[in-house]
Amino acid sequence: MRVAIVGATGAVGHELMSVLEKSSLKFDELLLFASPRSAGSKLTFKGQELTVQATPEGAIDADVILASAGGAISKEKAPAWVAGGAVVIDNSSAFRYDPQVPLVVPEVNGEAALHHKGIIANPNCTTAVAVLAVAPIHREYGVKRMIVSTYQATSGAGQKGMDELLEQTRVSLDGQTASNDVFAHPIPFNVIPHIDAFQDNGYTKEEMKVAWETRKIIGDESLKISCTAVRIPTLRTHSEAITLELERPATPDAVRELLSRSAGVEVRDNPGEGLYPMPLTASGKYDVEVGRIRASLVFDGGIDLFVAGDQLLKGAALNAVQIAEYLQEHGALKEKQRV
Ligand code: A2P
Ligand code: 11C
Repeated sequence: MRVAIVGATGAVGHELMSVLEKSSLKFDELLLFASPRSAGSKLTFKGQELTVQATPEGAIDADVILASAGGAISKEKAPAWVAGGAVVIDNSSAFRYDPQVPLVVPEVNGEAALHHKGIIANPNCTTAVAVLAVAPIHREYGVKRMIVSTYQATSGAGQKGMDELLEQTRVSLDGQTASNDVFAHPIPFNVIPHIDAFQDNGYTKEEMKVAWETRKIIGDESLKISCTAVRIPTLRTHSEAITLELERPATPDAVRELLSRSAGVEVRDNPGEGLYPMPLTASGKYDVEVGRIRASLVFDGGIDLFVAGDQLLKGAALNAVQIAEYLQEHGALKEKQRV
C-alpha cells in the first residue's frame, strides 16, 4: 500500500506527515510531491529522510493520494490520478460541489466516503470545525437556521499566511508600516472581514462555502445558513461563534451532555474558571473545542456556542487521514495490482 502527499512541503503537507506518523492507517511507503521548486529537498518521516519529487504531469503510482497543493493543481491533475487507479482525498475546493464527489467528515457522514468514484473531498476548514458541533445538535433537535461569525487564523492561507503574520508583526513592532501580500490588508493588529472573493450576493466565497458544504455534509438542503468570515492575527486554529435556531427546544445542559459524548469534540465550558475554547488551547489538538454553550436570547429554545478547532488538523490534514482510515477500516481501500 502506497500513500502519496501532493503539496508535502506546505503547511497542510507538514501536518499530513505528522498525522500519518501517528495514524492507524496501514501502508508500506510514503511518496512526497510538491512543485518543481522543491524537487530534491528532504523531509523526515518516521526517522527516515524522504526526497520530495516534482509532481508529475500524469498518474502517480500510489493507492491513496492526499492532495493539498491548491484547487488548480487538483482540478488539473486529479482525473489522471484516478485514471491511474488511486483514490484521491482532495483538500481543495475543486470537487466539493460535484454531486458525484462525497464531501466527508467521518464523524458525521463517513458512510458517504464508501460511495466514491475515485475522488473524496475534504471540506473547507471552517466548515469541518463547525459541523462537528452542529451535526449532533441537528440530529437531536433539528437545526432550522444557523448564523456563524468566524475568527480565522492566518494558517488558512497556508505557510505563506503564517509567515506574513510573523514578518509583518515584526515590521509593525519596529515602528514601520506593515504591508500585505497574502491578505487584502496588513494583518498585524487588525481584523479583516474579507476571506476569498466577494460574490454577487455580497457574501464572500468563504462564507458561501460554509453554507454550501454544511448542507451537503449534514444532508439537509433546507438548512438556512448565514456566515461572516473574518481573518484575525493568530497563527492557527479557526474559532467560530454559532447561533442555532432549532425545531425542538434544547437546554444548554442537554447540549453540553450531548456534545460531551460526540466524537471529535471536547466540551470546554466552565466560564467561571476561565475555561472556554481558544486558539491557544485548541491548537495542536485533534478534537474541536466547544464551549460558551448558552440559551439563545433571540431564538426560543435555540442555542449559542463557540468553537475553536485547529484549521491545519481537523480542518485539513487530520480529516483527510481519517477519511483514509475510514476507507481502510471498511475494507474499501485496496492496494492496486502492480505488474
Ligand atoms: P512548493 O513548496 O514546492 O511551492 P501552502 O498551502 O502551505 O502554501 O503549500 C502549498 C503546497 O502546494 C506546497 O507544498 C507547494 O509546493 C505545493 N505546490 C505549489 N505549486 C505547485 C505545483 N505547481 N505543483 C505541485 N505542487 C505545488
Ligand atoms: C481560509 N478556509 O481560512 C480558508 C482556507 O476551501 O479549502 C481553506 C480554503 C478551502 O483561508
